[in-house]
Amino acid sequence: MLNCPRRGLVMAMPSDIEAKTRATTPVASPMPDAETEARRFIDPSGKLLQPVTKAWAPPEQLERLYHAMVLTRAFDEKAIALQHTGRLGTYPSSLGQEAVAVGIAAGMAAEDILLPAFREHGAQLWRGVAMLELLLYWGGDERGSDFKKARVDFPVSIPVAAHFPHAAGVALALRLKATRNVAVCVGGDGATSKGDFYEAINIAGAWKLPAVFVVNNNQWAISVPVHAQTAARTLAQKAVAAGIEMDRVDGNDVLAVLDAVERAAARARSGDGPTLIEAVTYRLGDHTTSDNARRYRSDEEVSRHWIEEPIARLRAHLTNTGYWTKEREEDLHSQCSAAVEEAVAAYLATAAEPPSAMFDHLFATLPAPLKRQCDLATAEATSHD
Ligand SMILES: Cc1ncc(C[n+]2csc(CCOP(=O)(O)OP(=O)(O)O)c2C)c(N)n1
Ligand SMILES: [Mg+2]
Repeated sequence: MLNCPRRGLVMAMPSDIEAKTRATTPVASPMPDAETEARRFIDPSGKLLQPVTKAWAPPEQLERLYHAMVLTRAFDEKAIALQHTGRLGTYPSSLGQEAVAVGIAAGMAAEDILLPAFREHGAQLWRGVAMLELLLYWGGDERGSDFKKARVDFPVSIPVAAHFPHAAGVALALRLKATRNVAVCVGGDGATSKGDFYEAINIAGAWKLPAVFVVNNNQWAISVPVHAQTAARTLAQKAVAAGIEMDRVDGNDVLAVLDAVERAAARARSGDGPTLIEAVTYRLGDHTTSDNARRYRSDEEVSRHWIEEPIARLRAHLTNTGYWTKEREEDLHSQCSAAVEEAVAAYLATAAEPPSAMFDHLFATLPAPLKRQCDLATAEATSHD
């Protein structure tokens, strides 16, 4: 064991990390302490701590953000139910992290390019990806990545951090094409432990690329808590080595996330280079529908973080200002569940592609071994018809 005085924690050596990260390991609180403060506009009670920019101050604008988060949560709940009843593949819930996704998308310009990880459903929906497309994708149908809108956004990246170098490449392309657009890349805390992450922020810094990297720090990478992954005091500070700007915000405050992304995108647009933003939040759900988080963290820890969750705090704020009412809340929930039900009906009515579809698009002419596999898959499927 190692003593880590700055944290006041006992850090495990690699050999005993596995055992020690289960159940008993303390987790950093998303409440910022003095040394690692995360900027916020609205506190968990709904109190406004600093003025909101003119563009987002009107209650109708805040309602848009609130609506998007409630819709994301309604989608999430349904997706989990579909998976549990065998109608969707493995699905990663974004419960409690809606403000990160919605804040990122709301802070981007429509012409910017989003490179999401796999928990940013709310960002994709805001950017115009159809709920039906999300369902198709998570149901194993690649047509779900062929977005009708948001044509140039990237599909979900399941490989952790693999899309960070792509983001640097996209940013370089945007620069070469002399656009004023920005590549916005999102990854988890776990992604910041990968080489791809460091390589991408390094080259983006060296070439002053128009990129914004957002770390969705939900405190866990499956069963590994942040402090078992890194000795860095914050994930934002990883920007220092790359010589790029950094920001650290309360990821449960949608206004703080969108403000950070807007500022970073503005800097990138004016040629001032990339920014690394850490949005500190908490994964309230299991890692995915294949996980059982109770095996490695306590119910008490999870309940503690429910107090911070992003939807309740924006609702509290809107209610405090007198704008939001019980009727509006009920209306919104009916609208969201109708939108989800409509997408689910369309998804369930979509005929599956033939198994041969998985061989499409990669080769103009299939190599012989793949051709044989394709023929076999087709014959097997036909025999079940
Ligand atoms: C390159 C790679 N290695 C391992 C995995 C398996 N895996 C899936 S998600 C995950 C943890 C990711 O943690 P984090 O980046 O914090 O994102 P979160 O799931 O918390 O949103 C791992 C190890 C993977 N998908 N890709
Ligand atoms: Mg994580």
